[in-house]
Parts: sequence; structure tokens; C-alpha cells
Amino acid sequence: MTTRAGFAAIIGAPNAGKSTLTNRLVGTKVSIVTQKVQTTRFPVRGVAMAGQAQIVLVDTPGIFQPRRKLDRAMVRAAWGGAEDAEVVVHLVDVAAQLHDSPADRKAKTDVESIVEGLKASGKKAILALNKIDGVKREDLLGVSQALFETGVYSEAFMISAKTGSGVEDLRARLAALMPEGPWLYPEDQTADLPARLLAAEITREKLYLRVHEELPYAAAVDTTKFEERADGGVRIEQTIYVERESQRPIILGKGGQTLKWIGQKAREELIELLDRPVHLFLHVAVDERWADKREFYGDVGLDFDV
Ligand SMILES: Nc1nc2c(ncn2[C@@H]2O[C@H](COP(=O)(O)OP(=O)(O)OP(=O)(O)O)[C@@H](O)[C@H]2O)c(=O)[nH]1
Ligand SMILES: [Mg+2]
Repeated sequence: MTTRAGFAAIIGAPNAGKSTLTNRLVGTKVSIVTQKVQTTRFPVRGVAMAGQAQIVLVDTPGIFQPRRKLDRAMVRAAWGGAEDAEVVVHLVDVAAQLHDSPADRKAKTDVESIVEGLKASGKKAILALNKIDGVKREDLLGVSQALFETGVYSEAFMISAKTGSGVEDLRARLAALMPEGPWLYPEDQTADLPARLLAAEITREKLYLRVHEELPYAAAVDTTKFEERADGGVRIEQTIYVERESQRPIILGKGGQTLKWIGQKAREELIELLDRPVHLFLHVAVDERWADKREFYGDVGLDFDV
């Protein structure tokens, strides 16, 4: 039987649903999802199977107008993911194309710049209009047509990463586009993020889910200890970095309640993921320059010198 395998990069504006789609195609959670823009900070691989084809999905950071060093590194990593892949899927939040809030306008500008980037790359992408669960069918066609006329796409899909609608068609198409060759990962492997990094991502997800309004953007989580214990469990120590002293009480919450909630939720998910007892210890530290430290970039595979 002929096997196929290759890389499919999912690019798009922040919040388009790239990580949701990656998880949906893989069938398990490999990349964190929040309602906050710029959740994904570095390319995350997830392995999806379709019959005899293995599709290595590369979930990328959102592409937007970068300002800070971290932004620039994220955007560069996203384009890097696209360059290295056999297939590029440009995921567009269709609802944002139809509406006109400041966030929607920003998303439109980002989509325009991605179209320009695709033009410059000379490579055709697959257009995937996402979040169709929230829009009327007749509105969809207009958006699809306008984007398709840019000439940078080979075909278009309409999907809802959240409900799964249309996703199987996209999977089948990606599978057919994979080159013939041996699988790149063992059949039962779905992710390749090191456990300590994945553990940090999970805590960051819970943190964002809980305090996304009070804490715009500037937090990081570092796993400082990941220790197997004699009883079969694992002891994980993590530091949550914020940029300002005023943000520490936000994360702690009244009587430490918020931090406790974050720790509980992260721990529950880690137990399920690692399939063993987890002892999780969280600390909060203020470091206004965490986003400018070289180690942080190296740890997650981002370029520091951008
Ligand atoms: N209604 C609806 N919401 C969706 C769909 N797909 C994703 N979302 C939501 O959109 C938000 C962003 O999803 P993510 O998957 O984190 O988006 P992303 O493109 O990875 O975002 P960044 O990593 O920040 O660039 C989350 O609240 C998702 O639940 C969809 O098909 N329909
Ligand atoms: Mg993401």
C-alpha cells in the first residue's frame, strides 16, 4: 500500500481558528486555544492521519503587523512554517470579513497583508473560510469570491473548525496533496512538543482563559522543574512571568483564588495528558523584560535576532 506524508502549514490572522483547526484535524489537543489574539507564539506540529496519508500540520502564530520583538519573531516563524510546507492553508475568519468592529478591521488588514505575502511567495494556497457556523450562506459566497479573485488560491473550502463542518473534505484534500513516501512520525504519535513546553502552554492557556481582559498580552510561563517521582507521578514547577508589579495581584486574585483556579485547571488537563499523577507548583514573577530575553526565544524555537 502506498503511503503518503508531508507538511501542511496553517497560516492566518490572529484568532482565525488555526489552533482549533489543528486540534480538530489531529483529533486531540496539541495546541492551545483561547479567545485572545496572539495565543500561539511558535509553530506547533500536530500529526493527522487520513487513511494511508500522514499530514503533519504546522499550526503557526497569527500573522499581523508586528511591533515588538516577540511579534516580529512570531510573524517570521509563521511565514517560515509556510515556506517549509508542501501545502499552505490560509485560514480566514469569515465573520471578521463581514463585520466592522475595530478587531474585524484589523483582521481584514492582516488578511490583506497575508494575500500580499502569498503573492510574493509565488506559491498557491488553499483558502479555508472558517467560522461559517456564525454566518449566512449567501454572505459566505461574496467573501469567498472576493478573496479568490486575488489569484493566490488554488481552491476554497468552507469550514467550521469548532463544529467540524466541512473539515473532513479539507482533510481528504490535504491527504491527496501529500507526496508519496514513508510516514514521518510513528502512527500513534500526535504531537512533538517536549512535555515541559506543553505543560507551560497548558498553564498559559488557563491563565488567558481566566484573566484575558485584565491581562492583555504580556505573560509567559516557564517550566522550571519537571521531575519524575518514585511513586510514578511527576512534579512540575512553573513560573508565570508578568511585565508589571501591578499585574501580580491580578494573577493571584483575592486570597490567591485566581492562581489556585489556574493551577487546578492546568493540573487536571496535565493528569489526563500525561496519564499519571501530577504535582503542580506555580510561582508568579515580575520581569518587565521577559519578552526580550534570548533564552525564551531559543526554548520555543523562535529567532531572537529579528
Ligand atoms: N464560532 C466559531 N468560533 C471558532 C471557530 N474556530 C475557532 N473559534 C474560536 O476562535 C477563537 C480563537 O481560536 P484559536 O484556535 O485560538 O485561533 P488561532 O488562529 O489559533 O489564534 P492565534 O493563535 O492567537 O493566532 C477561540 O475562541 C475559538 O473557540 C469556529 O469555527 N467557529
Ligand atoms: Mg493559535
